[in-house]
Amino acid sequence: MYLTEQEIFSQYPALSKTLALMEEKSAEIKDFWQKSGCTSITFIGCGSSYSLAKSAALSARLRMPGTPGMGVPCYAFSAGDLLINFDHYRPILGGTLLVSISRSGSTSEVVLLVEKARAELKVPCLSICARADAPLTPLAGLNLEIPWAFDDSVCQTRCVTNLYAASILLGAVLGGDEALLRSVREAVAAGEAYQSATRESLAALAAKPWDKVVVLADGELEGIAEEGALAFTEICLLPSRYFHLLDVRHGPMVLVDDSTLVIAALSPGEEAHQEKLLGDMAAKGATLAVFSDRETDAPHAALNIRVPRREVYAANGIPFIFVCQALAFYKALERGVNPDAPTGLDPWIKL
Ligand code: F1P
Repeated sequence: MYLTEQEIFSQYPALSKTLALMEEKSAEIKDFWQKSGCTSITFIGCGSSYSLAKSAALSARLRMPGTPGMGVPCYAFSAGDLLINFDHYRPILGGTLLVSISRSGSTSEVVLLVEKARAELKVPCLSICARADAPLTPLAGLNLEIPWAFDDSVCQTRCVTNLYAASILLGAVLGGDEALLRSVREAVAAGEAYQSATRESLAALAAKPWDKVVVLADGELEGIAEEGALAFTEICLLPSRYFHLLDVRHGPMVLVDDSTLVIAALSPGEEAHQEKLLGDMAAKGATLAVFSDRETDAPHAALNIRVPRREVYAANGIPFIFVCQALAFYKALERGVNPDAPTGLDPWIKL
């Protein structure tokens, strides 16, 4: 069995532990935020972890209390951008809480940036990391460690799902959003059965003759869906891009054709615009995998993945990422690519 496969299919037991950690640490997290005196939150990461930072920042921005109607400003930055352009961003970094997201806790940009921000701006850091005793550990005032999620494979799968859960829950903890906690709990409890029920149809879809991928999602799923697109590039070495649902019409649509797999996570509520988009992409010959919490199947889809409607949609980023990870894994096997050893990629980057 490939390591990547083992990690993809062991993400739910790890997620149970991550959820328990976030619940257990919630008082400590709130206390850390209150005592920090910070007025904004800046989520940072590189690669997959930067994508996750986007979901985390949106989750926190939507849930954090603050000046009525304003909320707490929450940003997502690639650590490399902040490191290189530190002086340019200085005006928004003073008084911020840096939240680093990282599997290794060793990525150079993240470590160098946290060191610099602490030294020059005296800002505190909260680290969400899959490794204990990492170079980042002593730099953070609060460490949320999830070593059970650490992936030994080059490409992160189990780890990103766990970092996503922990980082969107940070906003729920700080904003007191019990509904998101409940929804994540339900998604995690349903996970093993969901994986068993969908894996064969995902393997069958991987056997179809598509050779490029477009991943579409909105809301807090934006970061995890961007990571889903990256999974195809890294695991099965195929070109893949992420867009917001309707944004794909604004240019990228010209490249959607009969060799494209489109994986669309439909948002609850609105139907007409999303369905019209699916129809238009099907008319261009795309193979559609539609992930939704609707009660009926999307008519144009080669595969419908239906999940229960949760109180908070963000929780469905957890089952959604599995679709991308499993498809990328099975496609790698179809193509004769070793999913555990992508050429030219390291598990994390040392500058
Ligand atoms: C960051 C990262 C990974 C990416 C690649 C290189 O690692 O960019 O997200 O998949 O393997 O390193 P980390 O900071 O999360 O350990």
